Amino acid sequence: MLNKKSPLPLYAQIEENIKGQIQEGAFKPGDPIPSERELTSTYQVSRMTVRQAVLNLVKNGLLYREKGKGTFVSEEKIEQPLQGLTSFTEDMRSRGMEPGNELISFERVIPSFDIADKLGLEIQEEVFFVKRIRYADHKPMAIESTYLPSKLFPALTEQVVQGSLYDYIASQMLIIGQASQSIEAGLASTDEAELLQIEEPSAVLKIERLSYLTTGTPFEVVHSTYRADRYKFRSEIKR
Ligand code: 16G
Repeated sequence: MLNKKSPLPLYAQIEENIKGQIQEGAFKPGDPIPSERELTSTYQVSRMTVRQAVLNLVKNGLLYREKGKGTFVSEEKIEQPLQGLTSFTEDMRSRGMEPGNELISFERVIPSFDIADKLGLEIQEEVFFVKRIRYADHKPMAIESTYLPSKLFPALTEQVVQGSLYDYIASQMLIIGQASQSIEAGLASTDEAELLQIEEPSAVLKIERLSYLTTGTPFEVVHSTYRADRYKFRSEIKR
């Protein structure tokens, strides 16, 4: 199966071979891959070579390790287009996945100066602070902390934010217009790793969004932490 004369090192050939088997569906997400010993005998190489190949696939996110259990095939990443101001609920539904919400906090607070400034609020004006874990098919994908001016949503309730916030906004005859958003790499904190059910250390994507109604009024600041092993972003670019 391997070509010892190829300029491609043996561990890289094994990586390609395992990748191919995943693409062909021979190994499915969540399946364990064969043990080091089995792989050594399949490919007729040293344990070191097998170890290197598996380690690279883990680093690239195609496989993941669970302590004391073994090495498994990762779920395919969700590819999120960067165009289009959509909600989490819409995104998951359009993929045929079931969106879920777990409400961690729902309170009225006086925001920090930075948040108040972004939302164009006077000092002492209140916001709703909503912290939710967003699920896709019952698996945690992201943690979202949302700040919403109380004066824009005086009737907001816990029940509302257990469903889709954007659906609620539409039902209030408010029209969402545009947003500005940044994406940064980071490591999950201990709390975040626990909420997202990932090991420490794990890479995450930190997204900050400031969204406006069509009238130009800012209506939300959202700080989100997405699992980097489940998400990638795509944009179409033109020259
Ligand atoms: C998305 C948005 C968030 C918005 C939420 C509403 C990002 C990157 N995206 O997660 O700004 O508040 O959808 O979702 O922050 P919902 O309508 O399902 O509650």
